[in-house]
Amino acid sequence: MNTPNAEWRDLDALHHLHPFTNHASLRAAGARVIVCADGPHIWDSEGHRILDGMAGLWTTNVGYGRRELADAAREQILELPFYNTFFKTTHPPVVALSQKLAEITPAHINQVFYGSSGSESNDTAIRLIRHYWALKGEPSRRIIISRKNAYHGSTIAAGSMGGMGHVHQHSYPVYEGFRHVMDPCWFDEGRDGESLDEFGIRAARAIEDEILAVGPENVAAFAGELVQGAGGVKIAPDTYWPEVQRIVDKYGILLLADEVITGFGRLGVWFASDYYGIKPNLITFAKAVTSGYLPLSGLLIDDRIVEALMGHDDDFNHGYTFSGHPVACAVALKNLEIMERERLLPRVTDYAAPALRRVLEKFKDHPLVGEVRSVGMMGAIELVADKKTRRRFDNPGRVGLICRDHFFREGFIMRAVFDTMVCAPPLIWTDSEFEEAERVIGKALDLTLADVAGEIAA
Ligand code: PXG
Repeated sequence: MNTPNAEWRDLDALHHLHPFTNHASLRAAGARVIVCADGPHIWDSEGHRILDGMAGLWTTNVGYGRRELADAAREQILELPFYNTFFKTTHPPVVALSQKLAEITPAHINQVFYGSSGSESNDTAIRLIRHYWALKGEPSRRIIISRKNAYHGSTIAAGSMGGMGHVHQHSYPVYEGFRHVMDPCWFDEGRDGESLDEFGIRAARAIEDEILAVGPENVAAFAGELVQGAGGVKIAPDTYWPEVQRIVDKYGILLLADEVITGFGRLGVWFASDYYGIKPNLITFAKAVTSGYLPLSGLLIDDRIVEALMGHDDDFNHGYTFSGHPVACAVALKNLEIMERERLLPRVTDYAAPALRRVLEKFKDHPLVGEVRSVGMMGAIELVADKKTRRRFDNPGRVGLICRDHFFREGFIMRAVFDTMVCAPPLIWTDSEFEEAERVIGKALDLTLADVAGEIAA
């Protein structure tokens, strides 16, 4: 590990293909080497301390450097580092975690099927949804409706369920049976004179229109992130989710809530389904279940689906070697214990979410900013060429990258989703981190404005 920085960079360029990356430009610039982390900060190999406004990647909810999580992993490795759960075997960590998850999920959800990534667990959901309808004697119900700009993962099936054109283009034709309707983002889709509430209803009705267009007898499920994360922190109006629930109930279709980002406290509750008052049949989780200290994911499954499975003397032929990995489960249990002991969820509601909202709102009148929005510990700043008309810049993503680079140089990480700057800090931020973020955001926005001043509407 004593290899000098430049050498890490060269070796990385020689041997490591990064996810979601323009490989030519990464090679030209060289990767930033992150070497250690503590609390809310990470350090690069040149000694820069950086405030991590993205919690790793929507993940390290309890922050970095938690010795208890390292100890939980170490103890479990020495006790039982691995055993599978395929052939009628189980082990204490997976049982204990499953019981804990059943305790913190809504009453109608009591079972969990594990994987090691959000993508895997969404694939599990897709297979289980179709299997469910086959068991119910309605095999024509295969279509899953999701939304444009949705991100559900990178495997072929989860990538197809997602609604990002640039993801689809690499696996064309996408895996069959998915339809994508408008996402409930007022900033992009709202009409002049339309209230937020009206827009929320219209966006939900797009799902009903699609159900009717393809025939309700062919629709298996609707799938959505409670807040679209990778799509740009797109927050549905309050009217949206209750209307979605009404529609799925009306047609008897399953509701899959992808809580890979929103699960485990990001909105101040265990699951954002509780925040929005909906009753999904399936919930996917990953990321923050271990705060990212080890990979673990899962699909939470309600009693309606489990009863259908139990009612048939047949196998569900699906699973991963690392389904319910004992070390990951032990770390997850300790991570949830930390969240409870430190009361991180009520802390989000009472302190962190309002603090993040206050920081972002300071910039709503900035000439570059078309809108700021946040829910819980997720926020976004829209960069626009014309504040009044919400007109975006030409060549989407260009100005976002300029802004992101200014953030980086100032020692702060916010992600650019095209020209939407997004953040999802760990839940542990204190006044000191919020103040640091406010200072850097102000400076980075001003520097970006200076770079693109000629393109801004008068
Ligand atoms: N669902 C959601 C809602 C996600 O955000 C996945 C599923 C897939 O999880 P895995 O563990 O397979 O990556 C995700 C992942 C970004 C970014 O740029 C977001 C994710 C992954 C990579 C990048 O914001 N989310």
